[in-house]
Amino acid sequence: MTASVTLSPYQTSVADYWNAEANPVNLRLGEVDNIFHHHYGIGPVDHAALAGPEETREERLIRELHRLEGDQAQFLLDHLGDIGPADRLLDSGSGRGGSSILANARFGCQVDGISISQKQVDFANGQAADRGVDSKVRFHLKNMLRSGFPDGTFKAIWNNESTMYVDLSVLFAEYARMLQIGGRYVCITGCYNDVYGLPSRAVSQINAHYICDIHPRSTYFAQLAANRLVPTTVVDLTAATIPYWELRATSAVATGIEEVFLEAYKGGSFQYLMIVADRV
Ligand code: GPP
Ligand code: MG
Repeated sequence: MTASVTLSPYQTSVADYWNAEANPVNLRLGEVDNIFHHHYGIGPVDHAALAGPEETREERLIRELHRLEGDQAQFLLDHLGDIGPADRLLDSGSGRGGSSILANARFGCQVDGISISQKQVDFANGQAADRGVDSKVRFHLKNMLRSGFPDGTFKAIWNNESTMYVDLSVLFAEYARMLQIGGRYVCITGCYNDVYGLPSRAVSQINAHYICDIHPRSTYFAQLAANRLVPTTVVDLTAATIPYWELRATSAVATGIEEVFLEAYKGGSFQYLMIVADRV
């Protein structure tokens, strides 16, 4: 199935990863309210929400991690611009569909999500059907570098932590084609810090963990500029995501990558950024 949508053996290996992925840190958090995310959290930890008997601490911790991931998704959606029910949105690298479902709930518009993982697409379509929003929220087995949507289809496109799997020169050319003039692109991503130099050991470990290729910060702006995407807002979310990772490191659902993220962020080699750009 993946052979028809992936464009290289590398992409097939990424699709295989996501077709096999079933981390409790994603599934147990998603089960809190049936919104399943594949991104990290931002904002301060609510320590009052964590207080209570030791036997039920893990349950409260999972709810709190999920709340922080939900806040990250809403922060991204805050920056899509003026979206009305007649607009169309593209969730590029849509995972199990959480951000798309939140976007439809907020704007009432059609949302298309795309993934190269058939398992994620099927799961996300099941979520949309269960919520009765499948006439407006649809997930497709498509490649973000060549998705086949007509020119000018979308008012806004976003990537929530999925740009590290693709060549940005190809990606942003495809977005410039699919976005309406005056439309918006929003990206939340981990990037390596050009000021540090080249990728640190911790950044390389994150790449190996997820089979991705974290880009330098500079490449985002160079490739946006080369593709008629003009930044309007850049927010460094590094400090805002550290509490999420510190909390996650204490959880039974930790995957082992937590200390690596903390080392990368605190050592200055890695940054968590939101970039917003207008299509001109
Ligand atoms: C999180 O997904 C995001 C990625 C795997 C892309 C890499 C992101 C970077 C910022 C480098 P996830 O929610 O499936 O990861 P985990 O299982 O660790 O929670
Ligand atoms: Mg996760």
